[in-house]
Amino acid sequence: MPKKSDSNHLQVVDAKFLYAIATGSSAPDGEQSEIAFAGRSNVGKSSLMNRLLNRKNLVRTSSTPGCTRQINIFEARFAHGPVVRLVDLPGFGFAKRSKGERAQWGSLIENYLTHRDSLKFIVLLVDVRRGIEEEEKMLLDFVRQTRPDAPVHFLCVATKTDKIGRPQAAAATARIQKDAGIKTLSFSALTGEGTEPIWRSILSALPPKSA
Ligand SMILES: Nc1nc2c(ncn2[C@@H]2O[C@H](COP(=O)(O)OP(=O)(O)OP(=O)(O)O)[C@@H](O)[C@H]2O)c(=O)[nH]1
Ligand SMILES: [Mg+2]
Repeated sequence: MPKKSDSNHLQVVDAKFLYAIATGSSAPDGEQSEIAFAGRSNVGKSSLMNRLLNRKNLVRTSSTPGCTRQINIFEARFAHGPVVRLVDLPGFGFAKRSKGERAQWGSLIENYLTHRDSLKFIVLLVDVRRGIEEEEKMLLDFVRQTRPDAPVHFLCVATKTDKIGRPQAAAATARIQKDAGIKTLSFSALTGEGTEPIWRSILSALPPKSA
């Protein structure tokens, strides 16, 4: 169990939307480190971010896959002052869009992942019932290959664990960790289980700056 003071440290007291990057637009690197959330459409990126930001619906969630079409950047301030930035990436692998649209989204994400100096940490979300597939492997390989001089930290999160039993979720999370080759934590947006370990894992790699 975390000590009470640890939990207080993880308390986000202020969260706000900063700005969006759409196709064709650019945004200068900020001073704050950025933590990006990547994964398939509908995997639960926005829901995880809302939990981390301690807000019900600051980051738009949707039952329509592929809803997030631009890169949205949010800022979180902790109780003791420091600030981090959370970045909601458009979901990949949404088959119903046109080829042209998919190419545009692909280049928006690829540009960000390749050229963003402030990007320090990627949280890769994987549906616990689905596991690691080709797209997730491609994303991991892509980032490792295109940023040899600016490495980023990775964490994998197995989402929607409330949809299956506890032992099954634990086994599936272990399997995802093995397949991805990176640390993997379980999470449910419904119950909030996993929120603190995820914050702790991010912040141990990336101490937030005081603004
Ligand atoms: N039961 C359950 N439902 C979840 C969980 N996380 C997300 N959902 C639901 O799954 C749907 C998609 O969640 P989002 O957070 O919008 O997913 P997303 O990855 O941001 O989706 P896009 O922005 O479209 O790529 C919503 O209906 C959520 O309520 C979870 O942990 N448990
Ligand atoms: Mg979303």
